[in-house]
Amino acid sequence: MWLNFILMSENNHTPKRYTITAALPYTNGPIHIGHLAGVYVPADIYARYLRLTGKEVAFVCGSDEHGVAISMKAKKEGVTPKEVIDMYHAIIKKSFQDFGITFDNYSRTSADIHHETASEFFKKLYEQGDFIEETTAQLYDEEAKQFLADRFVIGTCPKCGHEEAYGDQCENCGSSLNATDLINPKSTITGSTPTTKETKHWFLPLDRYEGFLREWILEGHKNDWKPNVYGQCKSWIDGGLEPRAVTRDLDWGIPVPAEGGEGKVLYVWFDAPIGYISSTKEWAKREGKDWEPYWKDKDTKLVHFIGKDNIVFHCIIFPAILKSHGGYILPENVPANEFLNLEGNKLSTSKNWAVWLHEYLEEFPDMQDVLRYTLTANAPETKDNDFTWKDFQARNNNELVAILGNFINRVVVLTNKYYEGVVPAPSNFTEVDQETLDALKKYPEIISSSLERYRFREAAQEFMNLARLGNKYLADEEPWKVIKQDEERVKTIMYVALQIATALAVLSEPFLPFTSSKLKSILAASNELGWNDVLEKETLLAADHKINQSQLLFRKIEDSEIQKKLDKLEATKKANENEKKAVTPQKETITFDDFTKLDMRVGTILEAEKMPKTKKLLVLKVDTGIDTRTIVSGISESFKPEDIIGKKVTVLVNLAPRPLRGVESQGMILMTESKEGKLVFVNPDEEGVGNGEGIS
Ligand code: B3M
Ligand code: ZN
Repeated sequence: MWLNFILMSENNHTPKRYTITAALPYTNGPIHIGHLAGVYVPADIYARYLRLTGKEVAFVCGSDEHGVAISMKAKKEGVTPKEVIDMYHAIIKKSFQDFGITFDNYSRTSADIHHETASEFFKKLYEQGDFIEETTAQLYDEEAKQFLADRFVIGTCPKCGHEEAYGDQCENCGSSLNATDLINPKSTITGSTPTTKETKHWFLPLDRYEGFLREWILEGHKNDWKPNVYGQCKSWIDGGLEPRAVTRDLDWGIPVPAEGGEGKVLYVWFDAPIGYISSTKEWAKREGKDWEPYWKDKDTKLVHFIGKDNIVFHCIIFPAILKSHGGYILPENVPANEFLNLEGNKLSTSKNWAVWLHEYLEEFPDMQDVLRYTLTANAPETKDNDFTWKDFQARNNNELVAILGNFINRVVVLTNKYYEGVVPAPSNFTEVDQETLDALKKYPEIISSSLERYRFREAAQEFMNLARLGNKYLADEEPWKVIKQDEERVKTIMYVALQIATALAVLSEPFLPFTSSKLKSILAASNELGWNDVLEKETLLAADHKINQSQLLFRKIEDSEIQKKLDKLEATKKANENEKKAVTPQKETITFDDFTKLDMRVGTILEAEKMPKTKKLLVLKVDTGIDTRTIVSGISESFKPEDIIGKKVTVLVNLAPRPLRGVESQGMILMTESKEGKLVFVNPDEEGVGNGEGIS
């Protein structure tokens, strides 16, 4: 059947089963919209779609809990790596569940089954002699008494000149690096310039896999891998592959199971991709299935969903490991997405410049599909793209509410109004009716064709075009007018519209799973309806079937809600600017005598009022304990006059009086600035400190 033709995988056979993997998120922070747009939403759309077409799917993921990223987070927070991974594993796992990402299994690389699986992989390659065992000079931080690998060191990328490349990878060009390749390396632990120190590691000789990679990728996948993926692979292979260390001098990770491996762990990018296999094993064990066909049967189609910074690990290093181990299938496709930016700036965990999934779910309850749809409609499939809150509002209000929601609402309300919810029997179909029903039946194939080529943006728009078809049909046929003179005709119109509504309920599931489920319950449509039924079944909703009352599928998002989000980002930006605003260097040294000349006293603000025609100035009456005096202070953008009456403050009382806009200011109130750029009183909060008390 045509659909099988489309499902024929790239190497022209119809897979018996699918193993879909999604990049294992590091448990050093929550999930944000960049992760969702790049990896998890497309992967989930694809897995849901395959299941809807009756395919056998293992959709696996899990937390990536080793690596320097975790150790750095633990050091920064002053906790153990275990505490870090337990906290974020729970947050991440729950947020995926709440967002409707339907992993068949979500594991974690700290699990025993993964330590066993990764260790077995290493031992097999080790025993086969696939590694180069070598003692080499590696970067070392004398101050921290620690070898510097991966994110423990940054420097200039020798391939593209990016100045913040990590020891193992450059996020700018995606290249995999040896730390000693970095130009002008700096320790991220102490900031010092590293020395080098001899240490033994095991290297995967990637250069020996050049022939295999050329044939498998550059020949075998030149037509079906995305250009951004194929292009990166080609440039690395043509640029010359070098041995890569697959062990590290770290105390956090999977211990190296080899002689001389004491105090060393597996490189996180050696173990993490094997985490897909461990997760499949864990799932199969729980479900009473055999995991091996999902990773060893050539009739299984393996697809890795990742972001572009992970291409080298999934297309070069992990396949080389699988090839070495033997007996494993290789990925049929690796449809890596580019990066998503936020309001024109790069997403950044460290700068809190992100829309965090768990926060979104709290702030926009029951609106998972709005974010899913927006991130799909704007997915960075071929180039970096930008998420803006205005676009989020527009996608919701102009498409989900105005097209899909509006159509469904009209169909359901009119069916309940005219027929008490009972699907009317059609009489004669007009040419337009027939054309509309024929067009409807094309949509499973149209959307499949996009999905099978990992074009999720295109697929989502084709889905929305079906809703547009429904809207146009109703607007053209105007049942609310025709009902006055031809009731029979309206029965046919509503019957056709209900078929479209049911098709939308089925075809929406990969993109808008929460809406699909609501819509199926409104229509009382069978959950058994599958993708192919929209094409093959003459009737999706039979005459005499009773539907339920209408319920709102989407609500309008108001400008005020969006403004709140933009204000929050503005505050974050300001905080970052303040943080970035390097601490002003210390002024020239003064003597103690100089200091004793300053007379600082505790004071209390008795009166406060804005100085007319000025933006920043307040005129204050301050009780300094010595006297009550006027002080002009530039704080009105941070404080309302009425809010600071009675406030204790620190006053420099022996500053020469100076006229400000005609008012003589007799002293200065000491202030500082918060991260958000708000002025703050430097003041003795403690109760019982009386005015006039000296400050020294
Ligand atoms: N933990 C994600 C990242 O590089 C990384 C993916 C592992 S997939 C095996 O941000
Ligand atoms: Zn680079």
